[in-house]
Amino acid sequence: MDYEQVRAVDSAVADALEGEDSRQEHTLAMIASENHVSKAVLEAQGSALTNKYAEGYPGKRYYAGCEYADDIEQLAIDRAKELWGAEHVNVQPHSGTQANQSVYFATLEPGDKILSLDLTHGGHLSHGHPANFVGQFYEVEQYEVDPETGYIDYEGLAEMAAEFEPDMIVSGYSAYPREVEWETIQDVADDVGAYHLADIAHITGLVAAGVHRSPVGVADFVTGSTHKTVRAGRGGIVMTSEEHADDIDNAVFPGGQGGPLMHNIAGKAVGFGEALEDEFTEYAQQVVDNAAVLAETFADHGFEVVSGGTDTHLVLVDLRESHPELPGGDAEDALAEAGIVLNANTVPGETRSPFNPSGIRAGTPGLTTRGFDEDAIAEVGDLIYKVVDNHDDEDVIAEVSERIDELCAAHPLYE
Ligand code: DSN
Repeated sequence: MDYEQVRAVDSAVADALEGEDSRQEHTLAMIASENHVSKAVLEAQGSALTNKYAEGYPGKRYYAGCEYADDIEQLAIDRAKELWGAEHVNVQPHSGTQANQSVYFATLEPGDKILSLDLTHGGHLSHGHPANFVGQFYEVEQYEVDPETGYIDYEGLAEMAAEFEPDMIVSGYSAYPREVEWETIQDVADDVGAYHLADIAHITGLVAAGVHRSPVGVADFVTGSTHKTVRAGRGGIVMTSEEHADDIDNAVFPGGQGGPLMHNIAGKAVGFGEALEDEFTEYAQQVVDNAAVLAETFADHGFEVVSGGTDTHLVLVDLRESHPELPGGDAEDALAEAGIVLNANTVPGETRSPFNPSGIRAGTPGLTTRGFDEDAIAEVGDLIYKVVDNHDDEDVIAEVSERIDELCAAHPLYE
């Protein structure tokens, strides 16, 4: 992008902005929660709507001058309803975590009980970690994945629910590579009289495209992020039935937020419009196909792939079997030096600190956006293994880095 105006007044910020553009162009973004939005989404997010206050909802604002804010928010809502088939959508949450916060606020009292997946097994901070407000305001118990298969232990979940009698069961995960059985969890929630929140932050795009089954119309509440696999403006979203519509709207504003970030909502509207095009379904299918190839490539090299593969956009590797002396954080550093940007991640049965855990998590949404197909992804899988296996060999890292430069040049961003 051209930062002419910024440079004229602030060269330090212009340098950093240009540096970030260059970093994204010349490295492989494989953090599973990241993607590259279109120039149209970037432009909408950079619009003058950043100046506008629009507390309230379309047609019911607390400020004058909201006519275009109304148009934008209504477009985002209507497109989201069409994309996910939801009865009611709130597009104002500033993030996925704040979308989750609104659901808790709408349904629970402090001290109520939440049953959610353990963070080290693929859950999320906002599902009940003690360091997060959720772990502090509510009583939380956590289910796990089956240690043998790596799949959600649905029977264990049902047993825990019967014992714990939660008010809310949370499904949907941030480091879980398998398709989620929403109906099974809904049945458990119904049996114990709990609400069910399905957090599809990572897989919003896969669900929208129909390449992962949808919890919309199954779970009481569905939350998501809008900038991950669905590749729209940055932020969160809540979907629910008409029955809970007012409670959710009141919990988002004024319950948990003030003025909506209208420029981000414009980015959401544009991105949702793009996701309604046929090409988006092809994109989402390619994301999943690429991840399957990445998992196979890793397994062929001898990496232990959690759950044995993937149905989604991400692959989780437990390094303890193949590289017992190499924590994930050290692997992350070596890969970043070579130009492959992914993250160290906790794994089921974690034995190390969350600051330098035992696994790495790799996702395909970003590379698929820049046109990587199965062959290119298989080569990236080979290169990842090569770096991890030679993490302290500067010559190997330099050699891989050169190849990453070539791959980036062959798959340019923002042409
Ligand atoms: N930070 C996101 C992730 O990487 O999974 C979740 O919020």
